[in-house]
Amino acid sequence: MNRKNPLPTDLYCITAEDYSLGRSNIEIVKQWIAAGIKIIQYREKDKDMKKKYEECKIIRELTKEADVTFIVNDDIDLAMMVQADGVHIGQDDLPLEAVRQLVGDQMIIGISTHSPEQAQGAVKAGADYIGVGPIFKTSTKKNVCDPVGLEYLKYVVDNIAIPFVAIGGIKESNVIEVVHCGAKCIAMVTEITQAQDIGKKINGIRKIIKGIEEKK
Ligand code: 3NM
Repeated sequence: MNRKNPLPTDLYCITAEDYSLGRSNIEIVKQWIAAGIKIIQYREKDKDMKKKYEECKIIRELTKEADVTFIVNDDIDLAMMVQADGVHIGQDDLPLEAVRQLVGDQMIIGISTHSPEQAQGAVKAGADYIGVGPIFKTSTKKNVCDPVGLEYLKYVVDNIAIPFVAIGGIKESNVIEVVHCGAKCIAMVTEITQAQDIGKKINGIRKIIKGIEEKK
């Protein structure tokens, strides 16, 4: 874990138990780790805090053993309690500077952005990385804006100096467009959680990404 280089990997995996073919978050996380995933975010909007705490404690142990970065979505208290490596917030959460005061200077802070203004704001506020999306249409995040498309991604590639992860509606079938735009780290939620064979899905996506990078 490293605040200066928080996304040193191609795939960023995010939990979504409702879209995991009946498998638990813990089972999914174990499969990700076995497949070599290096950053995992716990994201559960509708579970109660006690349940989230229990799951995050287990995921923290699993990720620590495997040297995998562990980020908690939204819940700063939960992230601190389980000693996660970082927290990921949205535009309507506590201001980033306030989150920094709470978590101290060791923890990674990521923030979702959907426009050039938000990206610039995140840099000014001291974000360690930004989410850039939704690139394509997604049903996984409720109340998110319309797709920002590849235009906003290109803006970030050309103008924003901190690490970023592309997200939203990205699939094995369209990841090629996202990598061509210059994204190095890509988040896919349902494309991976809904795969029958998660290891095979991850390997397939990685082959595509590697193929493009090698041709560059
Ligand atoms: N954040 P899927 S889109 C968690 O644009 C999240 O900030 C987004 O899910 C953003 O890969 C999104 O299933 C959901 O489309 C992405």
